[in-house]
Amino acid sequence: MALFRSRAENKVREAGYDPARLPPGQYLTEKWPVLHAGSVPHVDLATWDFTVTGEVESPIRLTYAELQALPQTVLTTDIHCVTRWSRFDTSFRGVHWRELAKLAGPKPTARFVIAQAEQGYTANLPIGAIEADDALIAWEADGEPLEPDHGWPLRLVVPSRYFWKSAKWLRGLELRSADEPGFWERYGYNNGADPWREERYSF
Ligand SMILES: Nc1nc2c(c(=O)[nH]1)N[C@H]1C(S)=C(S)[C@@H](COP(=O)(O)O)O[C@H]1N2
Ligand SMILES: [Mo]
Repeated sequence: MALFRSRAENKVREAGYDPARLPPGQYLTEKWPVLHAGSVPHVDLATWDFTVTGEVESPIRLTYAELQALPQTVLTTDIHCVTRWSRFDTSFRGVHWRELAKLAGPKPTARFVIAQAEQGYTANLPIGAIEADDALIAWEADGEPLEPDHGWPLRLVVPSRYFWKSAKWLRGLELRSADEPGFWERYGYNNGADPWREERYSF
């Protein structure tokens, strides 16, 4: 039986990957494109902090050193941008949400999370998206500190959603009982952002 395969899928196969890893409407890129609104922020680690606030028993504020002293996780994952590029097998090092949850103690009312980044950028997610094993709060990619363009000193990595949810230059996670659209969601991006369901835009 002859099976139709899209050009994008054939390229994935030629690159040696299983085409089932490519979500609908995406193409594989070997490069790592840089995409963001605004400019790359200047970050001074001497004054930088990371906070977990909102619906938690004990709000926390960590320095970069304190964050990096927590148990670390390395994971390899695929990332999918709503502008249709996908990049396979980026490895990230960082701390998993569960380590921060141990310190902050999410309340039962914590159902959503707002990722807060430099310059007011935000992204909203259901809390399950950062509880998932494939999510990470990362400072290293492919064995090197994140490039400033890619979010150094810290970024969120949520591979289960289009990459705009993975806030670069992350400064905090705020737990909420109710959802609230983030930066791109307010501009018409789909709140769910599941690449496997092609939840790209809300219009
Ligand atoms: N702080 C911040 N994070 C952001 C953005 C942004 O504008 N500001 N853009 C998002 C978008 S739209 C994408 S596609 C990814 C791109 O990440 P990359 O540049 O590392 O590929 O970052 C996301 N995180
Ligand atoms: Mo994006």
